[in-house]
Amino acid sequence: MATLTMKEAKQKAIDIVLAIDEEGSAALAQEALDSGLDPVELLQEGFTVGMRRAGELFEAEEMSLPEMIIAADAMLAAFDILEKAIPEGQETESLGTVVIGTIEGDVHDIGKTIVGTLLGVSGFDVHDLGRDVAISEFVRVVKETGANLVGSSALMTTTMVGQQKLEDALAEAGLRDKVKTMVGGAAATQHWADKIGADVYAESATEAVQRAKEAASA
Ligand code: B12
Repeated sequence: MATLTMKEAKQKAIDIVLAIDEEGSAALAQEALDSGLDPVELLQEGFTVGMRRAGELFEAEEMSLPEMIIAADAMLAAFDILEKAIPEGQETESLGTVVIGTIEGDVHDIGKTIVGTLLGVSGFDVHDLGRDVAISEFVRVVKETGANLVGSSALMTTTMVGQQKLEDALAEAGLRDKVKTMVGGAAATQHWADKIGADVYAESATEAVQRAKEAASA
């Protein structure tokens, strides 16, 4: 059987997400692994690109909400398979403790989950609080775990303000100088991070890992 190239796999991933083909998505993920392709590169440069295009189609009213839900399920079906093949880092000691979650009022959790997974295999102890997480819950878990990093994801203009509230709540709890804050998700930008005083912004999961390592050792 001919093996799949990364270029073909990326294009197929985009097409499959846009064709909202859940079964095809899982089959492609398996075929990519069988062909020895890098699961993280395929997630970021294939499936994620497809999801962003789906968002553009939704905004242009060319994709319905139910279709966007199935597109997300298609990506998750691939993630379930690819995740197990992400190689563990070489670190024998923990690089630090990270608390991560999606801001209150926001149910988008695919990107946050990928970031949390990649931080975990890279050597961090990760506490993933899930999605639609109250600011007080982030603060409580940061305190309880003594985390040195806290990451929040926001995909909507209506929920990104929660990332600012988190900065304020950590300061009020006397924790802001003990923990580095990381923001991400489609709504966040470097400009936004600077504006609210977050320590780290990252656009992708691999960048998030690199910047988290820098922040943890600074
Ligand atoms: C899939 C999706 C959904 C799915 C979510 C399923 C799920 N379990 O997550 C469903 C169908 C449920 C959904 C619902 C809605 N959605 Co929606 N959705 C999307 C879509 C198409 C893709 C998001 C995604 O999964 N991308 C793939 C992942 C891998 O990428 P990512 O999230 O960007 O994550 C990467 C980076 O951002 C970064 N990162 C992410 N988090 C973090 C955190 C940290 C700390 C760091 C450092 C980095 C980082 O690393 C990740 C991996 O590389 C986006 C379009 C877009 N441009 O994002 C719209 C989008 C976010 N949705 C949108 C909207 C409007 C909605 C709804 C309100 C629709 C409705 N009418 O009900 C609801 C919201 C409900 C709610 N209260 O939250 C809008 C938001 C508009 C805005 N500006 O506010 C968007 C932008 C679409 C659009 N263009 O109109 N949605």
